[in-house]
Amino acid sequence: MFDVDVIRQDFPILHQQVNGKPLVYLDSAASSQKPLPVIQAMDEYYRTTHANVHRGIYQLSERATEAYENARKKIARFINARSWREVVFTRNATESINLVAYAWGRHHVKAGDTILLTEVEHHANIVPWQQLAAETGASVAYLPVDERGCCDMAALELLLDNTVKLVAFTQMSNVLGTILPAEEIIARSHAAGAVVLMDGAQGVPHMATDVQALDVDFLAISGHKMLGPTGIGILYGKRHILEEMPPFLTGGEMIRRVTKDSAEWNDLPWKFEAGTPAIAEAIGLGVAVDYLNRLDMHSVRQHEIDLMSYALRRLSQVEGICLYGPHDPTARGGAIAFNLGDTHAHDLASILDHEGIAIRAGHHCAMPLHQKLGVPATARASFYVYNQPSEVDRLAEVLEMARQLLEG
Ligand code: 7TS
Repeated sequence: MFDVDVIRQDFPILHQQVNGKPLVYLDSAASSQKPLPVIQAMDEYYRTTHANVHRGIYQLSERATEAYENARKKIARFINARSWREVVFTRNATESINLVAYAWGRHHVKAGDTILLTEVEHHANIVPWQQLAAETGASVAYLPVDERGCCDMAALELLLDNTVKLVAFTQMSNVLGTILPAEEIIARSHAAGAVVLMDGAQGVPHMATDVQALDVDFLAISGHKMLGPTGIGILYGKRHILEEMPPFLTGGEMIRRVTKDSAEWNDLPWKFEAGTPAIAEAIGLGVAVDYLNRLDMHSVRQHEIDLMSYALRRLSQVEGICLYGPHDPTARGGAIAFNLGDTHAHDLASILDHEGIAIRAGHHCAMPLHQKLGVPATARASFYVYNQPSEVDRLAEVLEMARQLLEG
């Protein structure tokens, strides 16, 4: 059963006062909070199990290795990968995208090729491709979106010419909350002969994601946005593509045999995991996935639709507010960007902070999207499994108060 009151009991950080007011945490798109089972599992690991993985012949190391690899299997099942070998541990979504840009991109993208992105992308899914283009002589093109972040699918058809080698798009906008039509983008890109990377940093924490049903080639995920710890991310890649890719980083762990002047790579997925990995963090992420599975991802999504439907209604009553993104709550995830009159988003965030409400203000690492929207910055409230309608009310009340204060 999805009961927010019960869920909130698992998040100790939420039960505190900030500036003398109960904390209202509305910045989960930047990073989610962590439930007790995740915190306890990492604590327990360090108390009872820690040793380096894949090395020792002794018991502790074997147990640490088993726990680490078990976490990988849980994540593979969570995204419905065909095999755990397709799940590579990275530090975050940013590193996952860079891994593809370096290890795949440097070998497949050449002068005259095109890398196709969309106008809603986070910088993590723009800058690595700009760098790749600058080094190879390829170019970066953008699929236009409208002011709600919806893709121009007719333009996709025109843009997908035979120079497009890679299409990289976000599953969900971190600013507008817009959910992109992943299946259609992937199918059309494949039909045009392109490889597809989906940035799941925002989407995977909020909606059931099945890599086989989507037929996506690469999927980048951050653990810390889906109830897991910081310092751990995932790159999913189709096995045959990962098999033929050279390594990204080199050193220990990722080799099978080294001579003075050569080296042989390890099997998947360890070929892409150079050096001692983030063991406790991987285990913590595995427990976060257990937690999400217990809540059920369909209920997580339904909770978010209900909450966004309420938030869109309640916030639109605030005089002078400009809400960005789709009006239809089923077309969006749990992030909602807004501006209030001429007030700078940073000033709004400071006023809200004074009342215990944590939101983010700025360009949210999506400057091209803000250029498109014609504003330098937006305020953004983002919601997750532990947020409730009373927090939307608090936000709306303080915004109303802020408007009076600023007009005053
Ligand atoms: N892709 C998207 C769509 C994101 O929203 C983010 C982070 C990233 C990639 C990068 O994730 P990281 O874990 O590698 O840093 N987004 C945000 C945000 O909206 N506010 O802070 C971070």
